[in-house]
Amino acid sequence: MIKISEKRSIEYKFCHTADWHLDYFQYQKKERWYDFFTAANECTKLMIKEKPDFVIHCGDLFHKFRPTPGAVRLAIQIFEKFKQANIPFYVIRGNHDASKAQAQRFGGTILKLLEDLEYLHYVQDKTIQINDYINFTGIGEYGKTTGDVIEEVMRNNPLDTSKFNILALHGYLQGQVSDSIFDISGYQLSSLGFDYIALGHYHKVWEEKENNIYCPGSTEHTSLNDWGKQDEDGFFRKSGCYSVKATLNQEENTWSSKVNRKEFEVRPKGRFKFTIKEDLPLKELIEKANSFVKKHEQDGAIVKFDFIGELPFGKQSLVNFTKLPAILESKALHIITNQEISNIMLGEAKAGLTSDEAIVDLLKSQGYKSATINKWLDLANETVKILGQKTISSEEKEEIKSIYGLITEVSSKLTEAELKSYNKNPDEKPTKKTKKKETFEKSQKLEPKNSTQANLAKYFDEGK
Ligand SMILES: [Mn+2]
Repeated sequence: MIKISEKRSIEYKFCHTADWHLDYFQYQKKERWYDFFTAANECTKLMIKEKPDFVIHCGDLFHKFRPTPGAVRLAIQIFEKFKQANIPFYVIRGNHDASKAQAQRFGGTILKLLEDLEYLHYVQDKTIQINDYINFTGIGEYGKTTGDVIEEVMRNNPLDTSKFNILALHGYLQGQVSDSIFDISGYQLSSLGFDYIALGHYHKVWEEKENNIYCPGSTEHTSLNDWGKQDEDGFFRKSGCYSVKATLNQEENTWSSKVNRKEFEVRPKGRFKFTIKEDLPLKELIEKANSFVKKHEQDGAIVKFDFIGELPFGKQSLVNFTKLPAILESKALHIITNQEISNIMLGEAKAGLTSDEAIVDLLKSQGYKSATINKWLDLANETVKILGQKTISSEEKEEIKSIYGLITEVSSKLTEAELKSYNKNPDEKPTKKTKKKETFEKSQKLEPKNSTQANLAKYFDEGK
């Protein structure tokens, strides 16, 4: 294992991987279940080819605490390869492997079982000697208190600076996912004095060379947001791990290391944004969106399409991009559509909301059909409900404003129409009941009066 060159230097090589998430049945697709094993397997082949002295895995080996028997079988097939190659495998606990509480259950976890079967070494909050020259400190996942656990472990295992010291963690580095004040900064971590800090938990590649911090990213992709650097066509196809060479200069008694990223291919994934042009007729908009999808979808890929922009109020309820022919006919393995369309304001709000009954009357006299009126009522009631809440997002606010403005616009027009009908028969003052009946009868013949409302009525009827 120890290679001594003429320069009397001692050299070790190890590989660093993390977040295999085996047994994740993503999108309820069996292809995706296998993808996670394929990626772990590709990574394994690549690491074995490196001929390392050992391998470290920074947690989330499995996606869940109770992996299925099939998943354990395939995992064992992978570990068999390391065993055959005589490469020790060190793993720490990630949040998916087991919670802190689960990790302390009688009998232990699947990682403990795999250790019993001599497939791996499960390192839980301690420092172990990998060999005469290399010490390995593995800390499980403890969320906000990870920093405290590191301190405690280091109090019990003071750093031996003559060794090459590796620290393995599963997350909680500042500048990553949560930005919590409890996260540890890269500087704090590096000031502990480790020669290599191996991270897991973050599914994107993350490197802080000046602090000796490296995170390889997950081998497959568990979420829409952890896709890293893309190829020219916008697709992401590469995952990777690290191959690290640690060299001891015996004359100066100092360690130096060289970190190489090794990559392998995974199922292509892409994310594309289609910007909605508000002034396009609906038909053209849909045709444009359709050819956009056609251009970017790919056989066997996972593709996310974001349809983002503004449409005049009412139109947005008519467009459903998930029904685009190009999406329905696509050969991609999985397509995710994200439709974020906001309304264009039609006017400023002028007056308060009237009661349901009044709105029904007003709308009927404008020639809206009952089904449409019910939709308006729902909208109005939804608005009142949202207004009654304590917190309103800015998106909700915009939505309310436009609904509010439109209702006000409709009602002011209605009042004029009503006045006109009263003026025709100034002597006849209808009671509430007869007035209702009268407007209802009229509504059978009346066409919407202004063009905006005529358009809107058309959208609603089509939208049914
Ligand atoms: Mn993970």
